[in-house]
Amino acid sequence: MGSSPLDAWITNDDEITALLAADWDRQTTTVQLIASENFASPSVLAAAGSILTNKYAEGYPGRRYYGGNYVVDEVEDLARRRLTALFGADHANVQPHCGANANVAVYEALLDAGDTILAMRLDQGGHLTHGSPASITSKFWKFVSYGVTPRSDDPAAPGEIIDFDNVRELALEHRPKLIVAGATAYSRQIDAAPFREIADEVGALLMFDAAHVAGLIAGGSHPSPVPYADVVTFTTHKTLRGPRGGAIICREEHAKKIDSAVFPGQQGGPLEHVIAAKAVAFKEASQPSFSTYTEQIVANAKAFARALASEGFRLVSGGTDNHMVLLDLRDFDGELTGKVAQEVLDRAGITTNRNTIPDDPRSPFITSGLRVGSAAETTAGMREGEFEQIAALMSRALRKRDDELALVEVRNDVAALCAKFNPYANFTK
Ligand code: DSN
Repeated sequence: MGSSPLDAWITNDDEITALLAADWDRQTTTVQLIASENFASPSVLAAAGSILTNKYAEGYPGRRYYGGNYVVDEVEDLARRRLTALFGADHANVQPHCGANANVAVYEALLDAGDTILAMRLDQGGHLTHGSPASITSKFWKFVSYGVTPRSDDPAAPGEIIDFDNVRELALEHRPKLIVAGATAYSRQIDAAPFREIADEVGALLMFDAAHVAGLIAGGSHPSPVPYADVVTFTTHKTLRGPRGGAIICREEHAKKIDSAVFPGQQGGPLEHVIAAKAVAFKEASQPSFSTYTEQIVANAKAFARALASEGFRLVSGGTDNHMVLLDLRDFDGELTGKVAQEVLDRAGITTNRNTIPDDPRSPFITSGLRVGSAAETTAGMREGEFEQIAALMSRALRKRDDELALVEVRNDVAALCAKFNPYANFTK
């Protein structure tokens, strides 16, 4: 297996060391298909685990509320410079602790309480912070939700794609101050240009939530929303393959308000160790090899989608353009819920997450859908052939879900596959 990261992470706390070992085992002997996860590089892990965690740095480079910041000022400036260069943006804020914080900071910066936001509804593919009643966002701002076109049985036009007529009608009717493009469970490319046109027609600002596709944009596999959007938010740990966290890029005219909304508006001391790790990830994403990686993510997801369809799963929107495939489980087995599928696949060593599908008759806790993604195992080196094998393993496990021995056999086959693709096989710190 090569040297293990565990050598570098042995702590003087036996319980935590044992739990790190347990998750090392889980991450390297089971297949990681959660579309929002990835394997960060050893350099990203090293920076995130560094001594910069010791430093308080409320404020921004050159304007801190604590002394002794000359090093972290350089770290944060480097991260901001690398990020603006990566996306061709005017301004970057690298402090958001997660994507949700980044989104709320944008609303706080650009809007007054009670203003109207037009965004994608959760069950149609949107994120909780796009106005779900379960999110604090719905208490401070008035959300109007757009969705996707109806499902169709025509394979040439399967539907379930963003309904721009609906977006425009709602924008004209409700005159939102902000339109949010971007999704969390949507497998098609999202083009920012038509959103910009609609925003201009009604005098709205445009935010693009690129949480899932930031890496694909950085690698050039998806078009950049930066020329069209006032603000772009994203997480750094999904397809971008950095540490867990968020970031915001924006036009210069919004920079001051965005910075004030992140700190002191929402957060306290920035995580400078994580910001250092973000800087490492932005450098990695600017390399030509990262474009090769993102092209492979998409090629793998497409092969995975085709193989899953041939196993009898219905693909929401008929396929994928990105790293993600959203499965409607009802055609595969009318009794099978997303919750049960996720639990069965966990027992078989295949890590996924249940997800609502458009107009899902089941609750978000149960769901009729399952979301899978290719970003993590592409990092580990898997290619189209391995994703085809995983589709067959998923189908086997779900068809034999009441047969514990069959699930053990699938788990063994999964472990044999993973043994050939250990992402940290040559880990050195
Ligand atoms: N939890 C993220 C995802 O899995 O897509 C979104 O917040």
